[in-house]
Amino acid sequence: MTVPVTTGAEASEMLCPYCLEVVSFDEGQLFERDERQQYEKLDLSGQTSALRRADRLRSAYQRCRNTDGTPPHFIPVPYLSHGSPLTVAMVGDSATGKTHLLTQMIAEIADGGLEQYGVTWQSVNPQDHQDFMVERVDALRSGQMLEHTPSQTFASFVEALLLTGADGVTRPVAFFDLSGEDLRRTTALLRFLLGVDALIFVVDPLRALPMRQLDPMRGEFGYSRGGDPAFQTVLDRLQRTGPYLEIAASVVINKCDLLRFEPPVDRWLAEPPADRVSARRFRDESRDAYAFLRHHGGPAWVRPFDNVLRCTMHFASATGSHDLHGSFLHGVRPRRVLEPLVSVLSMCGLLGDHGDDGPANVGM
Ligand SMILES: Nc1nc2c(ncn2[C@@H]2O[C@H](COP(=O)(O)OP(=O)(O)OP(=O)(O)O)[C@@H](O)[C@H]2O)c(=O)[nH]1
Ligand SMILES: [Mg+2]
Ligand SMILES: [Zn+2]
Repeated sequence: MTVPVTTGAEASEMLCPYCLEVVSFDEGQLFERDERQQYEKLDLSGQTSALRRADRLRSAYQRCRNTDGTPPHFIPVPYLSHGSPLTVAMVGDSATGKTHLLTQMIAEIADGGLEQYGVTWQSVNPQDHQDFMVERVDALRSGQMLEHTPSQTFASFVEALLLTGADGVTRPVAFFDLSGEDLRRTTALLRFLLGVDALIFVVDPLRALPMRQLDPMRGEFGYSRGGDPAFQTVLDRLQRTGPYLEIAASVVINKCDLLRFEPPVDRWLAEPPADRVSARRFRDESRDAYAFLRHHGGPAWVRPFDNVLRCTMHFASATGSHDLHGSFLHGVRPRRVLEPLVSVLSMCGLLGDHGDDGPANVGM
């Protein structure tokens, strides 16, 4: 998130995505990571070749100067040097499927899934991106279920990409994926939410919907009409200036493979991918998803949509099937995973304007 500053009409300063203090590029605070993942000071003062300097900076980190009540934290330099950043956070209780969904979103972007909207990508940090691809994307694609996200003492993003729109403007986009138990806390850990630009709420049908065919799979959490407790803590934590929250948001009814014979889920799952962003199509899907969730789950489950000014709703499946003892025997088949992200990127202005039915009107 950026904050406007008073000096110069176009100038803006950046907020540290972790502690929300103002940061700017500072050559005196550069670090690099060694093979043991330890941060070591990086001194580029003797570097005379501009190309080699740029190459070192590509994978360097900057230590944030703010140590007030926060542990030392490091921001990838390309995050600080590529325009106005955007932060996206996944929201939902434990085991709603946040990590699988985010992993499939990144996988589809890496496969060029945003190119049809004129968006190309690069990593923010090459090593971190490669680790994400190997440990999560490749593991999931080989049929392995991903682990529950461990609890953290300090919220940091799990992956960040540089996205360049059709207009040639590049913005870093960072993704936060905390565990459900962390998202239910009301401690300083969630302070990062105050700087977040977009939220993706993940609804788990196993909690939200009473259908009998879901009973054998519900596990330890069970069905509740009370809504997702993590949605509520997050909605409560954000700052409100009026009746609605002014943040970009999408709500995903996830694990739709479990609902694939239910209308209108069947129809939306079978929809071919769109070749352009259509605000009208997002509105149609939101209307169907809202009616479906409100009718079967009850009013508490649609709270994010009711509270956020600009919000869309979606049907998706991150894996295409339910895991059996921690693996997906027939591999994974993601369905409609990118749409909820395309929606919030549209709302944040990353996909341009393109008139009445274009990205600028998504969620309006
Ligand atoms: N049927 C089905 N199961 C899914 C899908 N996505 C995830 N799951 C299952 O849901 C469970 C939890 O997935 P995670 O992605 O780890 O959930 P999470 O929300 O990140 O959980 P925490 O990290 O504990 O907060 C796992 O058993 C997954 O196999 C899906 O699209 N369909
Ligand atoms: Mg997780
Ligand atoms: Zn900081």
